[in-house]
Amino acid sequence: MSLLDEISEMLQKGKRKDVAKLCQQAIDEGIPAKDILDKGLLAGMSIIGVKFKANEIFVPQVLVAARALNAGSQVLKPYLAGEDAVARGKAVIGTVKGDLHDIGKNLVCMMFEGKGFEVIDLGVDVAPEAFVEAAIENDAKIVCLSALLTTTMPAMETTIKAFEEKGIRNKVRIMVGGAPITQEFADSIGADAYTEDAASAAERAVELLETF
Ligand code: B1M
Repeated sequence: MSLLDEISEMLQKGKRKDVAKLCQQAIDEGIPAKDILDKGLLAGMSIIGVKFKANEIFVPQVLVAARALNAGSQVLKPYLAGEDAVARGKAVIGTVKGDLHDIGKNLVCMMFEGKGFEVIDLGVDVAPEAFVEAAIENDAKIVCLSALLTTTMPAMETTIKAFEEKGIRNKVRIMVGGAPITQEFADSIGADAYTEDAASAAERAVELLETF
């Protein structure tokens, strides 16, 4: 079995320490961090997703796999995010109201930090008003909304409306992402940008700074 398959396997078993150790081993062997993330950690989590949907495994197994993914991504963090010396100001990032998924959101935070943003991580289940308050308080130019459930996608629109109602919609650029989100949906709710993955989100955020 290849090292990346082993990482995927251990993640599915929820073996946090083994996953961290194997990720370090993969780095030491010169495997690119992005491959370890995509073909090891995320490949394992994708199998977990399929089994979860088919009711072959349940929330506790998904949670331990999620913890193992976080442990692995912490090892990869310095190699994934790179280091951009430019200070780019603050970005407010959170998972929208009603949604407790944070793995993708955490990757977004990691990539933004790597691009030189100071990240204000609001966590999960974040109310629209909390995004607005945090953006004002921190004078943030970028606001990132993550959602993993089809049922919480409307909370993205509500959050964008909250910025409009406060009269500060043009002072921020609002980005959306997460597995069920599409460019079409992003356009329909008036978001400024949608990207499929965390690394592209950070790159897009840098471009958006030029639009003020
Ligand atoms: Co949940 N869950 N879950 N879950 N869970 C999904 C999302 C689901 C697709 C599983 C399935 O049925 N196959 C399904 C949603 C179905 C739907 O809405 N259509 C689902 C469900 C139903 C639920 C519950 C309702 C289950 C229940 O209780 N009966 C419940 C909801 C709880 C809630 O939120 N209120 C629930 C709970 C959980 C756990 C708590 C057990 C756990 C979350 C743990 C945690 O996050 N700390 C969990 C997990 C882990 C998953 C799956 C298996 C994996 C999600 C994940 O972390 N993927 C997931 C199945 C799947 O996605 N295949 C599933 C890895 C992560 C890196 O990907 O977050 O997509 P992702 O991020 C990507 C991109 O989307 C993007 O960047 C990342 C890649 O670089 N991205 C952005 C994300 N945010 C971005 C923002 C951006 C840009 C890019 O810019 C702003």
